[in-house]
Amino acid sequence: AESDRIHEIQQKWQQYWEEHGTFHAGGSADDRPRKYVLAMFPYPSGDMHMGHAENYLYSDIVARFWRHRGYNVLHPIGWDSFGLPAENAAIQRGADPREWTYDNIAQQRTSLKRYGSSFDWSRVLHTSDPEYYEWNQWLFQQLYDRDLAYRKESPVNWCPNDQTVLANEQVVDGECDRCGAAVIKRKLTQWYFKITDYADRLLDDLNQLEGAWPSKVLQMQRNWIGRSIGADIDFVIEGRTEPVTVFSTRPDTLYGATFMVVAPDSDLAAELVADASPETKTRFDEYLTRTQKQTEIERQSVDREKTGVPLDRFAINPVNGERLPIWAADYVLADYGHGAVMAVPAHDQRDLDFARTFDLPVRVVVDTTAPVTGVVPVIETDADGAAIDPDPLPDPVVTGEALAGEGRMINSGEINGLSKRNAIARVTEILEAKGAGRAAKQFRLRDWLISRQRFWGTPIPMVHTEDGRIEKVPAEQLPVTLPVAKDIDLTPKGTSPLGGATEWVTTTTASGEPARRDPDTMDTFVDSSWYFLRFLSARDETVAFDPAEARRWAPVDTYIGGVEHAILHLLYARFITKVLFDMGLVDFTEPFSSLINQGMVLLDGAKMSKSKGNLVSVSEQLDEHGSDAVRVALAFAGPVEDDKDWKDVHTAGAKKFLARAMRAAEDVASAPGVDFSTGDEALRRVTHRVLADAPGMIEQTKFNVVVARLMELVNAIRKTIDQGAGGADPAVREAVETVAVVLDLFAPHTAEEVWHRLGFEPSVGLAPWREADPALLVEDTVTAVVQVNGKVRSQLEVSATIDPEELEQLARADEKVQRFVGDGQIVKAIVRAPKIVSLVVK
Ligand code: ANZ
Repeated sequence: AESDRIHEIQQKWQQYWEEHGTFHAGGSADDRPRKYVLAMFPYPSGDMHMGHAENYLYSDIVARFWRHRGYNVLHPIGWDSFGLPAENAAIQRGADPREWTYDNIAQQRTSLKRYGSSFDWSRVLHTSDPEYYEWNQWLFQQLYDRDLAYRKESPVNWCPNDQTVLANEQVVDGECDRCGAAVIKRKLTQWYFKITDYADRLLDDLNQLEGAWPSKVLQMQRNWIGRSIGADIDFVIEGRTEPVTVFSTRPDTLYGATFMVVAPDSDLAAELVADASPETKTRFDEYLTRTQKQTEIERQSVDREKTGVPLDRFAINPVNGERLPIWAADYVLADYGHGAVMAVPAHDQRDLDFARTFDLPVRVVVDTTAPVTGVVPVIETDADGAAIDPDPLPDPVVTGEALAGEGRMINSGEINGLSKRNAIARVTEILEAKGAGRAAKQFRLRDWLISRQRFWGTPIPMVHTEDGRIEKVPAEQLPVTLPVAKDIDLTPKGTSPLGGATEWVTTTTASGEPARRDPDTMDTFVDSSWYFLRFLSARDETVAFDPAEARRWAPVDTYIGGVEHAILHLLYARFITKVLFDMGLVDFTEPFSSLINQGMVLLDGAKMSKSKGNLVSVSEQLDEHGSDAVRVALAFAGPVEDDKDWKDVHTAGAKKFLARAMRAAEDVASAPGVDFSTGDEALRRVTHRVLADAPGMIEQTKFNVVVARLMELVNAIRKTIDQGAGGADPAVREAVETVAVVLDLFAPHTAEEVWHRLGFEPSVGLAPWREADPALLVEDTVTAVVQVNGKVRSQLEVSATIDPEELEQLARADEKVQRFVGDGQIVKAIVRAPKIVSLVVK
């Protein structure tokens, strides 16, 4: 019966909100200040799960809070509904990915509505709708027009199981982040977005987000972009017209270069070995095959046995003309820098390990024992007048440790004696003067590979002519929609299934020339890179988003989601925002002004997952306890950013608390508008403390603390009702009204019910937050005891910060105390403010 009542209340209010559009954002004429609160949109992989429950609770708390504070709030929801799981499920069951996707969306939508989040449902979007992905295609062509979308053949990460290309970010420890298969390299011609053009801005603009994004996320973004400053150095190669360029962060150590290493899987290595002896070639080919089986992580590991093969070619050091043998070794990566390094074994650990393995020369060029601060050391001499080195320079060949530290240059011709910084500058100058090098920087960040050989994604809006030209699909022909899946063989074959849809693929260019559609689809991270802007113009068929709406609403004020998106999604959204800024379509350069990463809900310390079979079903929880209890229990379980264990999510306790709040409302016996000032002051103080403290706590996302304070307030109400003037005390009404408004953040259905009991029109969700009365915020009082000759004779309610003199005065003036003092004389007063006054009477 209780559970029926809970569901009845839930349904009643959900229907009310829907019918009245209670949580629709106000339009352009609404001149309240605005807040844009966004939770990362869900992927429709099945029913709503605990991660969603947490995510959409937190965004709802923030959205509801700002509405109470008088803001026009935008809190939209949609689905990130393209992607591999739908396609894989479809292949397994012989179903249509579209059906699978939209069935799941329907199920999640029902659960989300039942959860009571205050979404503006009028703006709902699904990225797999042509109305959405049309604008992905528009965006693609915008990037193409700006030379930010291009095709190139390159080795790509290939998942042999999913039969698709993966972005670097989707390869975790050498494995496909979706299916866990070992990822291999394969050469393919693919579409890329030139995110590297924005590398500096993506890095530098992170400073704007300091303090507003979790520092861990900022650091992950910085590492991912990975800017290194140094020089490009050109080495003439014997028997080759073009020099080979290497990137080094330590051009100061150029005199210490004793060999060169190229990546075995680079075009350069293949070319250098082309005319070599058959033995050298065979050795190289074997080595290359071995290398291709290694992951990038393995190849770069410092403590791995070094391997490599000599190529029988030589490079000339531009500063001293030395002849350096060229080797191929897997610790040099083909796609970083120029795929080649100058090896300085004395000062680089991997080069040293390699040199020791193959007995190559090691030359120390930095005296790391020499002071770099500019102080000239006093040189001690022995009896023969020879200098005694107090701190001899260790030999890396003997110790096996490269000298990585700072020091002064030695064995380095004209730069001897210089510090590292000066030497770097000087060598760069020398190289520039010779035309053999220049200052340079490198990024770890690669261009964004967006082609996918899969069906369930946005078709790339380009066509290929028979003679190999590429043209855009004319704007008026967009969207290029997906064909019906049932006519297509979706089984992964390494080429896009769309290529097999003959009718679909066959088309013409704008001028009528026969052409084939590009059969690839876009990485779904393209869809999510700008969706927060589409919410602003979700039903607009003429533009991706209206710049005027973007000026009104964006950037997103608070963005909430899991830390698993700390790199990819956020980086891509930041990149696309900057492109749109450069196009003049938005007036900001960062999409998310503040970011909150929620922790995970664990079960016995382990992540919940389908594969582990340890899922706690949100739907079952909602059936059993109702959404308010689940929401309060989740909010109360711990700080937002912490992982929470399910055993600390006390739905039963939350339910009791909600029942207590409801009972308090039922006991209110005064009318709306009653004068609160005559109410019980102790209760009023508790109420006004909550009104004063909760806003700051919400802004600092201390949601669990606010719930605790609400629980205290409900207890205080009960105490007043039971021990004071009962439910007629105006302070009780004031307190319950406050409970309704604050409880709305966590338990909106119960809050509406309380509000209704109090005699107000719905919705409490739009009720203004009452300002705390400063007079009621002065320190809490404490009870001081007064002893007369060692016996407690009276108690005083005093301010917790009362000073001793005042407390003594109050004690002396107290009626009861005076009675016990009688005709005697107070000869001594011992005061321990604010708790005790002890009077000695004679
Ligand atoms: C000479 C040298 C001397 C280097 C020294 C370092 C220390 P980060 O900081 O990661 O940018 N390098 C360049 N290209 C490479 C590639 N494709 N694969 C593997 N290593 C590569 O590192 C830059 C340094 O990594 C470069 O500076 C280069 O080695 C190496 F005492 O040049 B250095």
